[in-house]
Amino acid sequence: MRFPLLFATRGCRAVYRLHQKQFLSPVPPLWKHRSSAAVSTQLCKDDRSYYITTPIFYVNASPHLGHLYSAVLADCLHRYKLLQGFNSKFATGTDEHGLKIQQAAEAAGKDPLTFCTGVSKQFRHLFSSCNISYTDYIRTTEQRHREAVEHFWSVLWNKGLIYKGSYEGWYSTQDESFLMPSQVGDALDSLGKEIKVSLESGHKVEWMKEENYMFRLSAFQSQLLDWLKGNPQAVQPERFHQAVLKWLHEDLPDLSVSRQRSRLQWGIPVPGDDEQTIYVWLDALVNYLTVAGYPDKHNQWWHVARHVIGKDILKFHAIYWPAFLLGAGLPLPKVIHVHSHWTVGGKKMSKSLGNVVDPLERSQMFTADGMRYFLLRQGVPDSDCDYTDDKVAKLLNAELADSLGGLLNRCTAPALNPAQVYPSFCPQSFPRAHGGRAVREDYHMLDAVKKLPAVVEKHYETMHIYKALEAVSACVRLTNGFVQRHTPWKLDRKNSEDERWIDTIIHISLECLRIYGTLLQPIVPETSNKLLSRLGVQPHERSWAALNFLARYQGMDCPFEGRALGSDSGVLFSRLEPHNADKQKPKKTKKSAN
Ligand code: ME8
Repeated sequence: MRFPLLFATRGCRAVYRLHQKQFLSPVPPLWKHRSSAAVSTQLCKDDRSYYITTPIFYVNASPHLGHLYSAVLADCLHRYKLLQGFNSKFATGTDEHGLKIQQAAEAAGKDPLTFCTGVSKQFRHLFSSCNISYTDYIRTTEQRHREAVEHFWSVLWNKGLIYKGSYEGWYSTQDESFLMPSQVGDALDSLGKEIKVSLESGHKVEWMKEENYMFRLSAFQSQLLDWLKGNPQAVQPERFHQAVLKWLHEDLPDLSVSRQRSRLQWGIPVPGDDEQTIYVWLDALVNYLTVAGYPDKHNQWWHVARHVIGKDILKFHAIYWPAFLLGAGLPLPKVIHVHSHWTVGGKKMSKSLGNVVDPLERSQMFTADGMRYFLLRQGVPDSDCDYTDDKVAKLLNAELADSLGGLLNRCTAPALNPAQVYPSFCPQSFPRAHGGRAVREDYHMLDAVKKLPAVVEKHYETMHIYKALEAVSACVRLTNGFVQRHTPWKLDRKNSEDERWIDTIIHISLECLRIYGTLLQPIVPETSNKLLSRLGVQPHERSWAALNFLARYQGMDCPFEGRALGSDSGVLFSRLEPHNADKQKPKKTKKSAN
């Protein structure tokens, strides 16, 4: 059985690259010859859809920092694509069936649906508090989802890919996962009793033996290998791609896809067999299709699906899910973006260790934008990161409050900018050839900012958001250096030559800030909005297509020149006290005069 068309490259690709030619000082050829916006917007109509998902989260416990991290990553990609003019769908939600949830509801003394509804609301509340702009929030207990799962099951069944068999082996309820003997090890529980655990997750496993339905996973081994080898970008970053390839070179036994109803009542019954409940992972994975409109209306979204997941659920997404999809004759996800984990004190967060970080509490302490910025700036997909409140406060103070906020404050302070406008650029003060007051480092700064959108785009595309933010942060430092180098507050506005130079310095700095504010919208939407509003940039002037930096230097008109600044002169981002960060709310700081 082969599916060659599934892997064929689509003929019509989006052409949406920022021009990356050199911006050489002092006379950059790019600036000499380009006459319109720096962004090419020739998109193929067919490629304007974008569909991004997070995992759907288990409702056995309240959300923690890791859940927010996945949601913020996906939200960032969704907002970025909207800025580029894509029609983007962004789904998140909750995974509500299975033994783990059944047991958690029992322990809470609640009926399962009431229990699930309560915890699902907590996730929704967290996400809205942190500006997670999902377009669909799915719960697996919804009727639309049940219909999609039943249909999906029937397709696999009708193709002979599911058969009645029996499973005997290890099962981890915490991971809702079947394990091979080689994946199981010995450990002691909290009472010192010997138990068996999953070597990967550390969770307790139990031996189970029952009649159930099996999926012919083994039949897909070579197709999965072909898919991964033919699509080196399918699982990112590379180290996770390699991990999946390694697994696929090992044994790939058939997979149990149901549990006896007597053990698991909380789930979708197998169509035509009320004695069996569909395995929670098959149920959960289909959520991505449900949101896309499966079984009738999923085509527009399904061929552009991308999943953001944590490394813990890689096998389910990069082996089981593609195998199910191949079996059902559906296209495979375009990309599976994998990220590593947040640890606390170098350890996995867990209730028993008492080191679980509450993301809602932290977003109130550091603001929603503050948490978003920290997670995306500090989180590295390739490797685990350790969380401390102190790190958050230090980073936000340095980069959002001092560096970015300080730059805005300097350039808009009445002492330096008494007319409260986006002042004029003077080509004689800052000529394309040397001769004005600009020095070599200034040309380098312009060069770096000109290239920044292309750099950010490259990193956003591969979900290396921290690299994009590193680049933005470096440019903000360069712009601060530019202002500091020329100390415009020491110049005399009564001298007309000085005045033109002061205005040029401010014009350039505000242009830099406009680029930073536009690029940061997917990361810190509220702060970016505040910044762009202060600059007088209208909502329709904030898209990727508007990233034309310093039009006046290119001899073109600048739509912002002479425009009044926005009236909100408040602090862009309030400083936090690093050592007491866990005790206090953000503190307002006084604005400086320059
Ligand atoms: O696995 N650091 O749900 P789940 C970063 N319902 N991210 C973390 C994390 C950490 N320490 N801990 C969890 C499930 N995550 C299934 C998914 S999808 C069809 C079904 C994030 O509540 C990360 O995205 O255990 C991880 O994959 C996910 O939460 C697991 O959430």
